[in-house]
Amino acid sequence: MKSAIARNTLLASATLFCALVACATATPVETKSESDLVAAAFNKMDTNGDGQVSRTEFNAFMASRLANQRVAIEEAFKSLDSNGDKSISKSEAAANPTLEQHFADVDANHDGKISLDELVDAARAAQTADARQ
Ligand SMILES: [Ca+2]
Ligand SMILES: [Ca+2]
Repeated sequence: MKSAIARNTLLASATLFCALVACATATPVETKSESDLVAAAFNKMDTNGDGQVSRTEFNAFMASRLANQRVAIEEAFKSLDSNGDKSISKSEAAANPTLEQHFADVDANHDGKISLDELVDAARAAQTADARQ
């Protein structure tokens, strides 16, 4: 087995992350499709350009990302929490199809709402789950 992380796993993680970050941006990215964003994220991780992301590349990418990620997720959280009650309800999550799709997984304590901590944990778990195997 190669130690490279499956591209599909990365795509799923990157899609969730991009969806959250795209959601946080003030102006929608109109010129780039979601697949462009995912490809850009993959290419950023693949620093030696061999078409695969090694664990070293992945870890380096994550180390730099995690520092900025909390801020990006907080922004995403605020923009989704339209009534400002510090939690994202199912109907608020509907504004982000990716989050809506993963709502049950992200809502770790199953109270029907997503807290900021739950969103941060879910985003981190999505990105590091495969690296820990
Ligand atoms: Ca709310
Ligand atoms: Ca919850």
